[in-house]
Amino acid sequence: MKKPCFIILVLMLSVLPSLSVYAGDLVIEEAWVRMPPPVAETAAAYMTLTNKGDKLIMVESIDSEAAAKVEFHQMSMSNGMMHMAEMKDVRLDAGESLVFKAGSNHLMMIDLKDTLKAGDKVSLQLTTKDGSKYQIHAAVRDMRVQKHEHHH
Ligand SMILES: [Cu+2]
Repeated sequence: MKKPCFIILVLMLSVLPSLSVYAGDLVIEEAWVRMPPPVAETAAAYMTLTNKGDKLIMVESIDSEAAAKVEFHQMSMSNGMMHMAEMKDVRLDAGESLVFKAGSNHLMMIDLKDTLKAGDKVSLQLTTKDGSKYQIHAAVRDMRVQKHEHHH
């Protein structure tokens, strides 16, 4: 019964949404990059990772052509100050989601290779410990513009 499998694969490929990627048990959604100031050498990126499978997923690495390296950062409060530190383990139990969002845990793109402008698409590649690779397309958003939309 080879034919039905082939048809299912074609159907799956044709319904892939442009901003999320399904290449295994890890689902990556709502990926975007905050447009950095022109002189900045880093940019924050955000996304939601969800483990739709029934086994633990460990993230091995994430990288991008747009930056020398990309790190997962965890925000924490100590002595009344917000600190960020690289997450040692990025792991998702079965069914678990990790949310990286503005003002909280985030991804840090370090040593940007080019100026990132609003509307640009940044490609990132995430690799899990089992060797699966996930391609992520994150749009660059100018958050200063969004503030002006909140006139009353
Ligand atoms: Cu950071």
